[in-house]
Amino acid sequence: MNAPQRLGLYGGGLAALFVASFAVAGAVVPEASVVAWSAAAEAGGASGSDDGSDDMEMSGGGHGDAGGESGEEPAGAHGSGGTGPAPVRGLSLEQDGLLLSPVTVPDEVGERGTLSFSITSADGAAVTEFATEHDKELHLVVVRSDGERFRHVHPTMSADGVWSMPWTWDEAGTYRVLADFVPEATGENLTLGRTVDVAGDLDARPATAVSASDTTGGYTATLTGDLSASGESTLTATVTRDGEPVTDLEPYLGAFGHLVALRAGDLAYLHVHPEGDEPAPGAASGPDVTFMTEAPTPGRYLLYLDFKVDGDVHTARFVLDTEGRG
Ligand SMILES: [Cu+2]
Repeated sequence: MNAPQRLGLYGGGLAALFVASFAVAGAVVPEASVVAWSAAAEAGGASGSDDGSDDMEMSGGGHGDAGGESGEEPAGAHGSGGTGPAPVRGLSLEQDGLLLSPVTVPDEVGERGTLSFSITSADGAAVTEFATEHDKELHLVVVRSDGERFRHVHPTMSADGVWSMPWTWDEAGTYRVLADFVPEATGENLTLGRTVDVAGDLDARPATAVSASDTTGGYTATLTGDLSASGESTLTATVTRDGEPVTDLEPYLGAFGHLVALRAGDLAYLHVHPEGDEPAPGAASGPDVTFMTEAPTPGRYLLYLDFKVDGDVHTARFVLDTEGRG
């Protein structure tokens, strides 16, 4: 099974299947509902599944609170007696009046081209002022719907607000493009997402097995700790090489590693922050890097750790279920 098949952009049974599989995520959480829930959260209102307890331990205080009663964290919101799930991000192409424009990419696998987009305001004008967070003004995550392909990159912005970088697709499929940034005007962290389809031979890998360890570029990274949907979780990544602890991890994006966590099924983007202060340039650490996060719902999550050794960035991939889930 899983013989490679030709995937036309919008043609072919497999393409329909692929689109359908992605549409499931949309069906479970229609974009309109997401917007509505976001609006309810902003208003501090309760809508059952989202009670507006949306402070996720954001650094600097200006991060994540979608307006309204910002900064007022309900007591116990992070404890086991938490009042509800953390908010999810990245499911909408619009939030707080800002829009992720259509993303221009090469249409087919192997075609060399450019990935580009803008963040625009309601009147269509491109936003050009962004605050730096984790060393960059904008973080871009591009992930295939099955989680098997992942890139975390940093395009550059032109004076007129067009973000771009050279781009070539290695594999066909349906991808989410997630832009994570803080507009200077509001200081509020946003993650906006778009879906793009890439034509080519598709070898879909629908089964995603739980895995807390991954070897890449000769380095093995292992995640320990339980991911919880009922409070904040501590996850520790340990990096080894040939069985020996790696103690010369280099600072990367304001920490000794960068962890992206996505919910399997809809690729909702979780807020993750590293424990500890930002390392000084030239500092070294390891083999452990600790992160804090909170799963918005019980279930399966895809996690990607970027770490830097000897000047090279490596990405390890993990799949975790929330604790207590068999
Ligand atoms: Cu980044």
